[in-house]
Amino acid sequence: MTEQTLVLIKPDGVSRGLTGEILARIERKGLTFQALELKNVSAELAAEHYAEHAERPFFGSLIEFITSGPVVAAVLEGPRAIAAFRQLAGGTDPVEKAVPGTIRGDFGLETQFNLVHGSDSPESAKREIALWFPEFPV
Ligand code: RTP
Ligand code: MG
Repeated sequence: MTEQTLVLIKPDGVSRGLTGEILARIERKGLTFQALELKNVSAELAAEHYAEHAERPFFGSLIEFITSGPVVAAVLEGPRAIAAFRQLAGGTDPVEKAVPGTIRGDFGLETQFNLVHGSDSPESAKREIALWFPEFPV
């Protein structure tokens, strides 16, 4: 079944010059770009995006991190796109969970600075696509 997912290359991925590498992995997997944009992130957008984590102790530093520089936002499409991108990304902790061969496993050291975000369910994807690309057709 064809799905869409919202992907972010977080500020660490962009500032470290890994945008091309990450986009290339997405293309080689076979997922297609339906939208792709470099965006500056307001604190409001970041807080809305990560609203599920509002009560977590790391929320403040997460918002500070996500607003620290531009991100690349994309809508990807393909069969099982949500799971497919999370497979490419690897687990949240780049050392303890993500394995080599994944984006986080190959390029990350710390949980916060884990390079990419991908929607975790069809409901999240719908919400996040509307948030990041309000003009995107539903
Ligand atoms: P994401 O939402 O960014 O795709 O990552 P995820 O599903 O793998 O992980 P999630 O639990 O949703 O956490 C969101 C992001 O918050 C940062 N984080 N920091 N310091 C910490 O313990 C901690 N835990 C999570 C990470 O940037 C994580 O991706
Ligand atoms: Mg998440």
